[in-house]
Amino acid sequence: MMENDAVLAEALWRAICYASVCQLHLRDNVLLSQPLTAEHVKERPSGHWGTVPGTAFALTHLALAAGALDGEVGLVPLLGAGHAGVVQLSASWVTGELGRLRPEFGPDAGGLRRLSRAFPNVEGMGAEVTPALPAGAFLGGRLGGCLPFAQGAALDAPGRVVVPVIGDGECETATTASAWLAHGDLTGAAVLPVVHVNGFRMGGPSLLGRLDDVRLRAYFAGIGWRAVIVHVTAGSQAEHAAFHAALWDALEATVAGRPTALVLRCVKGWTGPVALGGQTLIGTAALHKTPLTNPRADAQQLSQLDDWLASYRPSQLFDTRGRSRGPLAEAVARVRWCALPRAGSATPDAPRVPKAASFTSAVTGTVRTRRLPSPQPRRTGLQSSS
Ligand SMILES: Cc1ncc(C[n+]2csc(CCOP(=O)(O)OP(=O)(O)O)c2C)c(N)n1
Ligand SMILES: [Mg+2]
Repeated sequence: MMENDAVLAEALWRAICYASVCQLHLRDNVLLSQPLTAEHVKERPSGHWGTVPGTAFALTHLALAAGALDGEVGLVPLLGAGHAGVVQLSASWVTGELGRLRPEFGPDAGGLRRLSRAFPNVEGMGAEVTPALPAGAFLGGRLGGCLPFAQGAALDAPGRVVVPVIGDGECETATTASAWLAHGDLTGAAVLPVVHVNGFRMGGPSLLGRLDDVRLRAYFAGIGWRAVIVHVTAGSQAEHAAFHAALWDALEATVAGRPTALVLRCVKGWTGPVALGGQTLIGTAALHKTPLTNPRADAQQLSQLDDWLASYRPSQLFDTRGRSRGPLAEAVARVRWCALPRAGSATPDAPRVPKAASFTSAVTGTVRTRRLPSPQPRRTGLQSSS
């Protein structure tokens, strides 16, 4: 492991987290070039924060590894949690992928400002994981399908390693539980799951999160997988170096046919506000979504938001126009996004597949206009707001 890899990963991860906090809260001043005021903040900040730092950590390393493997093995990340959409948008904004698809959201200050203003209603994309962007080939939303989808995709795409990013909450679904076991019979399916154990399923404690490392390894060994566990508490360069080394080790084992799961153990929402008004936030349900819902009117929340944004040191990441600079620019140049083959692309006679962005809006629009009024659903633990 060269130290340089950790420096690049740390910069890219910080940039993705920063752009996510912008999207959740800001309407202006997205480079934090002036002192933050109420006018810069959205009227009603909303969206999922808790999954951001861990998902961004995994995506960062996968995109850099795919770049390093370019030409040898395709590495296809798949996001399991639909509510990681803000991470997908941020990663695609930083790396320029989003701007190539939607020029108004290019990788500069104007692009981030427009994206932040649009979120959570980014036209054609919404706030959930979208198939229009990298890592969205499996459309999340309904937890449980990501691992079996990855297995099918890997069987269908030899020469690629498919990497589903699966939360500890998603691991509690029956579909995921049986897909772990089914893997022993799927000869040749190169799947390398990243299990994002942040201790929470939505706002409640997760079952995997209750296991110590010894029991976690034993659990995975019992269902046929070697678990490689990496603890991340701060996102330091040393932690990036450790994850980088574990990822390459796990990749090697995966292509050699030895099922290996990479477990990222972290605290949900880490780097977010630790406490608010004397109440502890970190390690509680409060960080599933953003806890700063009213920074326009609440001076304490505004100052916490300012500190939160500044903690990612945006002036080291971006120049005055919002273009990536230094290690971030180098990381962006090294990133590669790999995709699965698109249905219909193999033969000229195959049915035409519409562009994903317009397809998504067409389906969403149709569902909205045709939906019948229904009685208010009963809210239960698992199916409450996602
Ligand atoms: C089948 C299904 N059941 C319930 C939900 C509601 N839901 C949305 S997110 C979530 C928890 C996700 O936990 P995890 O996978 O650990 O993601 P995290 O936010 O902790 O990163 C649940 C239960 C859902 N989307 N799909
Ligand atoms: Mg979780």
